[in-house]
Amino acid sequence: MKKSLLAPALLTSLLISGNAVSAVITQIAAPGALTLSNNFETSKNNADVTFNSTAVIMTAAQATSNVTPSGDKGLVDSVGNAPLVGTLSSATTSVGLWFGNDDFNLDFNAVLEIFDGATLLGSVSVLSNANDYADQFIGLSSDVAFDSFHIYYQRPNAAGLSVYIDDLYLASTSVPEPATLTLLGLGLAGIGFSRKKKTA
Ligand SMILES: [Ca+2]
Ligand SMILES: [Ca+2]
Ligand SMILES: [Ca+2]
Repeated sequence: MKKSLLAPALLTSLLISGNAVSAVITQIAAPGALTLSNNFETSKNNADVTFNSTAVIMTAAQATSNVTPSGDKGLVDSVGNAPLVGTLSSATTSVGLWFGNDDFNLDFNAVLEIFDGATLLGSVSVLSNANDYADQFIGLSSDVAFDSFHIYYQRPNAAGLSVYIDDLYLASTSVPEPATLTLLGLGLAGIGFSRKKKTA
């Protein structure tokens, strides 16, 4: 009896591991070549990323002893709603951000995970420097494109600290350039066509 009960469980675990997508993840230690997407000074969401409904903009004075990489605000999600989830309008290969609100001298990791749909592709972590300031960067690039990312603080180590992020960066993309060139080419072709019509 015991053997017949074990077999389906083993088969299920084999099937789950067989479905896992293995992405090559490279940790990024600074914004570097990434492009700034949102500094959270005016809006929580933008054309690139929509965050979960419970995330709110908060002043750095309230959260991070007024130290944040841009302006005087960042994005916060309270501990009960962790992780903070960003959903991308189009899949990308890199993401990075600054995190803080790491006060009370607690010893914990910030963790950044990327997903393709419901599939976890990989993650990186950074040990908090426990100074409250949003002064540490966490980022990664992946060889497999992802359409959402999660950031959370390791529990129970981080106790009741809310996740605070500022200055979201995404992969620099050259996609608009060929599109612009194509439109420009069509426009020039159109001008040539209309000129030909007039002279005929
Ligand atoms: Ca800011
Ligand atoms: Ca704080
Ligand atoms: Ca810090």
